[in-house]
Amino acid sequence: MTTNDQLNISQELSGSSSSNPYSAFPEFSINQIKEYNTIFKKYDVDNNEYLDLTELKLMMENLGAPQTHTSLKEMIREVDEDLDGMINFKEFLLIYRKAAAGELEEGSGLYDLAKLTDLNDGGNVSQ
Ligand SMILES: [Ca+2]
Ligand SMILES: [Ca+2]
Repeated sequence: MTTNDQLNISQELSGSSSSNPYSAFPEFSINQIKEYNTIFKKYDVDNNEYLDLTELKLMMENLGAPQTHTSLKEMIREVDEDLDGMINFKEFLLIYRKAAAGELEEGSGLYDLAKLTDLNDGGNVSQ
C-alpha cells in the first residue's frame, strides 16, 4: 500500500463519517430519508440526535411490539457501529438497509421495527 492509498482511505473514512445520509445511503430516495428522519425525530424525545435504550423502548411500545430489556440492548448492538450504546440517524438507516437486504431475523426486534414503520404503508411509492 502506498502513502497515497492510505491518504485516500483516510479521506474516504472521514467523508463517510460525516453526517450526510444522502450519500451514505444511495439506495434510499431523499423522500425516504426524510420520512425515516421524521420517525427518528418523533422518538428522539430529548432531541439529542440519538435514540437511547429508553427511547427505543418507548418506540417499540408505541409500535405495538414491546421488547424486553435484553432484546432492546440486542437491537442497539446490531446497528451500533460507533459502539456508544445509542442509535444515531445513520445507524437508524442501517436498520432499513438490513431489512431491505433480508438480513434481519424474522420476529427479532429490528425486524418488527422495520416492518411496523414500513414507508409503503401510506407513504408514496415510486412506481
Ligand atoms: Ca435521544
Ligand atoms: Ca451508536
